[in-house]
Amino acid sequence: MSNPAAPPASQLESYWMPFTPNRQFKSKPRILAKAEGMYYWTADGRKILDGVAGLWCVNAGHGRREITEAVAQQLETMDYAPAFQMAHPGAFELANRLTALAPPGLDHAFFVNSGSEAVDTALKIALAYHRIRGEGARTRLVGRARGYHGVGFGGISVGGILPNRKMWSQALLPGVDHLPHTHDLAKNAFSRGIPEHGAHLADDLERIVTLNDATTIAAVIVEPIAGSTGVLIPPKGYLQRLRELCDRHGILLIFDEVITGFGRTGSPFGAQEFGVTPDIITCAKGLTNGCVPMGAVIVKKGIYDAFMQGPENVIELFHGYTYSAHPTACAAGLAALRIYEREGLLTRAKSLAKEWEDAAHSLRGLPNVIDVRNYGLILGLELESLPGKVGARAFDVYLKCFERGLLTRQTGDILALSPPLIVESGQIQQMFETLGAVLRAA
Ligand code: PXG
Ligand code: PLP
Repeated sequence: MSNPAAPPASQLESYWMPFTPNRQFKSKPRILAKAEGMYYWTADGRKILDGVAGLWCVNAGHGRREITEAVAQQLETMDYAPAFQMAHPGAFELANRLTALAPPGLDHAFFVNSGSEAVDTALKIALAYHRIRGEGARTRLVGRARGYHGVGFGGISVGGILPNRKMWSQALLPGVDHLPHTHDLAKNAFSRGIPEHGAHLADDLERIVTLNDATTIAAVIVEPIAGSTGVLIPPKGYLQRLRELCDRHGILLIFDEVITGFGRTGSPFGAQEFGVTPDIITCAKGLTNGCVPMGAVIVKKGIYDAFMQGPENVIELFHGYTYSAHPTACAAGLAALRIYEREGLLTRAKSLAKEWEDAAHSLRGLPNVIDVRNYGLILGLELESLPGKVGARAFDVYLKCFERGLLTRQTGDILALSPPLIVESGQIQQMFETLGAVLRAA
């Protein structure tokens, strides 16, 4: 297929870009025009190795024909079906397939269109769940510093990234507490896999319980591995501890698996990888291999059942989206899950993890590298910040990698890699060689 041309400079103004410095970008745009397998091509024809699976979502690699065909066929058969009071076959099939991948007991799925919607939906379900069971005083939510839970009002309230919150500080949900984050370079720098130190940070939940009383707390939401904030891997025993404390106090535990879902860690979900079963999982991104926007909230049977109590002709949950379980998204999701299963992609990260780890830690000792951390097919590379210019150094590395044909992701002075799970050894070597060369030249 031909390579679509870049828009001329005069045509860049109308598009208000998300999470992007618009003026800087538009003065020197980076336009991707085509994708196949592990690669993108820029509008000017350069081939770029995709080190981040788009934005942590294209887990089976780009341009999977099976998904394209499933989507095309669905659009021809039926483009849209009303989501309320009506359904189509694909929605049930995808719910069955998806819950079969989830940890035992998480067996009902509510469909949404993004990770942000998944998070807001999960928080609403948690609050309503307690209320219908007569524990309506459980209205408080607990998030974590540096957590990212999308950009809805619920998500930014429990999220812990300051710039995502501060413009809207007057409009955040009331009654939200934050656990401390688990990032501790003094103790855990250059950890391979799970860091040793920090399980005790989960005990801060006891402080929050003591302060507010357990009977006021509805849910705790954390990412098993915090992605967006710069790859924070849970310390040994930390998630287990959170689970114990939530159980002790009747608090729901929500794992936001928008990034850790669909094989990123080496198991279908982080929950299985880390051996901790939450009450609710939120997911999105890899659910459709990034092809069609879709997310899901997967809940334990007991949560669904709690809603199925009142008169049978009354809506149990006053919540849903025009595009919940959109037929096209369901078709893409079913095709993506088939590919993941057939190609063993949901556990492939485990077999590549050692090679990935060794390649990653070859960056140790290069100029300005203050941490290398890894899990599954995830890398976090932290650089010493330039005085007074947080983020400038990593952005420079990001740009230079792009110039040398590697797409990475930058947040603050941290670079992340999270390639499609089809990545081959040679491509892993190429990623770290490129990063190494750029760091050495800095
Ligand atoms: N929760 C988590 C844990 C996420 O990682 C969302 C919710 C929101 O999903 P949507 O689909 O509404 O964007 C996310 C999204 C990055 C990056 O650079 C991460 C995300 C999105 C964009 C960039 O790390 N995560
Ligand atoms: N705003 C208006 C005026 C609407 O009618 C609707 C849905 O019908 C929405 C917002 C919500 O849109 P969605 O269901 O796509 O989230």
